[in-house]
Amino acid sequence: MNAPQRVGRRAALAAAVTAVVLLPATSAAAHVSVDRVEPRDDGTSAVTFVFDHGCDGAPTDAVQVTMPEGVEALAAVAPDGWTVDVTPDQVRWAGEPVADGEVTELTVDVRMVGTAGQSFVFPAVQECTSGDSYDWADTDGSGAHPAPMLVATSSMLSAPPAPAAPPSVPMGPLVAALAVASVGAGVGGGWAASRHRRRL
Ligand SMILES: [Cu+2]
Repeated sequence: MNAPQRVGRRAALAAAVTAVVLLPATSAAAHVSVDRVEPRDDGTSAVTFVFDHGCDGAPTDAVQVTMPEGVEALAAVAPDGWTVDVTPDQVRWAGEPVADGEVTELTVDVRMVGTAGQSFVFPAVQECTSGDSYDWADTDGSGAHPAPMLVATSSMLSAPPAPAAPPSVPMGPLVAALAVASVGAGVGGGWAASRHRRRL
């Protein structure tokens, strides 16, 4: 038996990575889990999921991961022989069957908005050639099918969108300014109308 091989291809997403955050070994290489998070300079992060077994021995041919609230999928890399469909809320990888026991990486670029220390849970469905599938959706981590999750550090997080700027002019003067503007428009309109009449 060969040692498990990493077949993921992350070179395409590896540019501008500022730090790699390794997750606790308890979650790595078991079920479908988050293996690591690589924050980038632009506030996005590359999240790499990993799985190392199929469904009761059957090869894996698809994995679908749902983004939690606050996380938007931007792009993803497919392992060799697989393709990937990305929407902001969901990423689905599928392709040639991956043998049970073979370690496979699935990397997605995300924008995460939240607070440092916040847990983000990524429910995942693993599908196998046998027709079986595993729903990795337990959110408390102690169930039989724990969902992939990560705990955000500040370097992984994007700044939230700026709130709408409050009106800088107090209401009284603003109303006065609008009144002046409309009077001006009335004057201008009257002038244009009279000019038009004169031309007739
Ligand atoms: Cu497992």
